[in-house]
Amino acid sequence: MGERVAIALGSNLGNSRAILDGAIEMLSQMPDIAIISQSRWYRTKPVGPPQPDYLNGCIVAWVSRSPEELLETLLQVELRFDRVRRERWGPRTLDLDLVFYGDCVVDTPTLQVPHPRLRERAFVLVPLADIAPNWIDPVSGQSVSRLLKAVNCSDVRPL
Ligand code: A4P
Ligand code: MG
Repeated sequence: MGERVAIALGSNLGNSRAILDGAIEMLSQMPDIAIISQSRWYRTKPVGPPQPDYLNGCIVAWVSRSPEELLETLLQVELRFDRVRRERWGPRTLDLDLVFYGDCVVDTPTLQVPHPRLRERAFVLVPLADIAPNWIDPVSGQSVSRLLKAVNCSDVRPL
């Protein structure tokens, strides 16, 4: 048994392209994670405090881990790539966000799925629409492509 999940990746410190490729490679080698598809990479303007532009992308994977176990795995992969937490929304070598876990809704102090800011973020919706345009957000009931129509995508450009 397993679940289809969507993970958003971002980086704006260090060699972002190598870090993102390395994170995907690391995830793909885990026995209970199978990557199904990968979006293009996008150069995106930062949301939040002034900082360098980001590289953003998304993957869809088949996972046989609970949402909490998967979050723990994502945080461990972030640490392997020297992620240091400083300010909220600040620059980072690697950010891995769990966007969707099937059609599950999780709302605990440490984990919210779907990702609470997914609907307002073109840097998540644009890459996700590459690989999962018909995925229905269980909170809004709208598809990714429909959500995408409601955001401004001018700051998100394919690499
Ligand atoms: N957490 C709860 N739910 C989740 C989830 N679904 N996925 C918890 C991942 N983590 C989740 O995250 C803080 C804590 O959220 C985690 O320890 C986990 O327990 P964090 O990565 O330390 O902090 P953050 O990323 O700075 O905060 P936050 O609120 O997650 O920020 P966002 O919303 O992820 O935004 N601009 C561009 N262009 N591209 C970007 O990728 N990213 C951000 C971060 C800001 N601006 C950006 C980008
Ligand atoms: Mg994060």
